[in-house]
Amino acid sequence: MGKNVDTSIQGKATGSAAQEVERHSGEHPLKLYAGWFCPFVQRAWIVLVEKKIPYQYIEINPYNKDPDFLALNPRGLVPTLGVPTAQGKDLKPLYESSVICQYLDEAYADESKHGPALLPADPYERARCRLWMDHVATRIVPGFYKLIQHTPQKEFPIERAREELHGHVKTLVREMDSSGGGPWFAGGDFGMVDVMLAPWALRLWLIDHYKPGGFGAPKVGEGGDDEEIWARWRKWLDAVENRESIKATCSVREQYIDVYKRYADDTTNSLVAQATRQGKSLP
Ligand SMILES: N[C@@H](CCC(=O)N[C@@H](CS)C(=O)NCC(=O)O)C(=O)O
Repeated sequence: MGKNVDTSIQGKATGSAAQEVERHSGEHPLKLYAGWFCPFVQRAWIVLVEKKIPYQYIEINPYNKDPDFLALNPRGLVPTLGVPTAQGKDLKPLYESSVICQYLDEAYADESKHGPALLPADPYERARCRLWMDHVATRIVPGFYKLIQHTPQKEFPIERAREELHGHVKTLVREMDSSGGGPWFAGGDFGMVDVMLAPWALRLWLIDHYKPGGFGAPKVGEGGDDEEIWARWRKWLDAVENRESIKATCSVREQYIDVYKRYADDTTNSLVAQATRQGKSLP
């Protein structure tokens, strides 16, 4: 039997992420069960680093479905967070990257220790952020997988998958603040919409690497009628690539090439990939 493309994933972070793992390998009551390669994990990881929250990083391979892990998260997915109980013994589990990120933001709200909240205080503005977090989760992220898993055997052309993804990205970019010159979704304040999207934005180069025509974002001056939108996108992406909390959770590029080949070949049986193949919503 050939090696399983999912369970045989190389099991360790490299580069900056390896240093972050090393700094957080000691026993701590707050535990992040993680896979170094996983963009959903990276969301929670960025929040932990951004807010200087003490935690323990625990690398696991979620495709192995270890019974101890399933006992914490019956969905068998990373990220899973182990939250200490008041007694300090058993762990209370949390899962779903967006839920974990919002929990961390609320539970570690002391600005003097953890910096500004990642969601705005005003109820309307907070709800509006959640609307665009939902757009990332239900449009952009599925669009990413539809494009990277495209093969010549699919019943639709790759151009269609690319145009769909461009459409969803441009819809979000039109909502980004452009009044004060700050790069983030909310202008000067780095926030939760940025966290939700950053891991996939950072992986778009893998589509360029593997797929004919790549992600295909227009280069400077080549955006035609949409040049302004693409310029705003480039500004956001540049800020993402330079944010310390984001850089700290990235492994070296070559390692991603290896681990995303199974998506590019459409051979992975990850639950995300299966859902993409079947045209269902993502787990
Ligand atoms: N909706 C979940 C998705 C998490 C997810 O799919 N994680 C992947 C790794 S990137 C996983 O654990 N996959 C295991 C599997 O597909 O069996 C979230 O937002 O946390």
